[in-house]
Amino acid sequence: MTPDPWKLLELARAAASEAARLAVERRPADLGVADTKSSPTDVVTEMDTAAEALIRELILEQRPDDAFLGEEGGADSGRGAEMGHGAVRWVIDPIDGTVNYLYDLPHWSVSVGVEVDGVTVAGVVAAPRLGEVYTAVRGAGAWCNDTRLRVRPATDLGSALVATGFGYRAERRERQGAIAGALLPRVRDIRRNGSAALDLCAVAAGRLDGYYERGTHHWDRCAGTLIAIEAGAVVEGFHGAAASEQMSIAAPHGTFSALHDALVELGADDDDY
Ligand code: LIP
Repeated sequence: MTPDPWKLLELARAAASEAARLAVERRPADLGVADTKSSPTDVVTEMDTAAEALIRELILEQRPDDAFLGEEGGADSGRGAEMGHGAVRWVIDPIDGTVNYLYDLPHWSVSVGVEVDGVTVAGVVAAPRLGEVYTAVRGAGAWCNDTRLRVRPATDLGSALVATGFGYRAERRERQGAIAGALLPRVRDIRRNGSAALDLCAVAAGRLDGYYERGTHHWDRCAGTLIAIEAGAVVEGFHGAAASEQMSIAAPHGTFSALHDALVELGADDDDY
C-alpha cells in the first residue's frame, strides 16, 4: 500500500526537529573532529553521528520495515523492499554544513528526504539556528515555516546572485575555484554558504537566483531538491541529466539555462575534476 506522503512528512519533520534540537542543545563547547573522510578537512563530529542515530531511532519506532541512506550510517535496505510497491527509504544528512557547525557558524541544517519506490515524495530541511524549517510534498508545494515558497522571477545572468560549494580534495578545489572565478564577472555575485540543502532552500525561497555544485551526495540534495522543485525551480545536471554528484544546478526556468550554458562554456561539465 502506498503510504500517505503527508504522514511521512510529519514523521520526517518530527525526527529532523528533534535531531536539530539535539545538535543545538548538546553541542559540546569543546566540539572537535571525531573523524575525517575524503580529506583531512572533510570532517565528522560526534554530533553528526548522534543526530543521525536519533533520526533513525525515531523513524524506526513508527516504521520498522523502512530503508535508510544516511551520510554517517550508510545504507540499510530494511524489510520494506520485500513488500515491493510502496517501499519507503529515508535519506538523511544529519548535519548538512558540518564545517559551519564545527565552527559554531549558524548556517547548517538537518535534512531528511523520504522516497517511495525511489521517488522523493516529501522533504524537510530544518535550520534551527536560523529559526526555519523548510518542507515540501511532491505535487503540493513547498514552505518555509508557514510561508508558501516561490522562486524569484527569471533574471539575466549578469543580475543573478549565485551560490556554489567546493569539494574537499585540493585538485578539485583548484578547478572549482577557477570556474567560480571565471563566472564571477558574469554574475551579480557569488555566495559560498556551506550547506547544499540550505542553498537549494534559498533558491526555493527566492533568496538566490541560482545554485550549482559538483560533488554533492544524494543525502545533501534529496530534501532540498524537492523543496526547490515544488517552489518552481529547475533542478538538473548538465545536458538534461538528473542532478547528481557530477553536477547539481538549481534555478528558476529562465535563469537555469543561462547559468547552465555559462558553466558549460567554462568547462564545468568536463569530467576530469
Ligand atoms: C556539505 C555540503 C556543501 C558542500 C560542503 C559539504 P556536509 O555537506 O552541503 O554544499 O559544499 O563541502 O559537502 O558534508 O556538511 O554534510
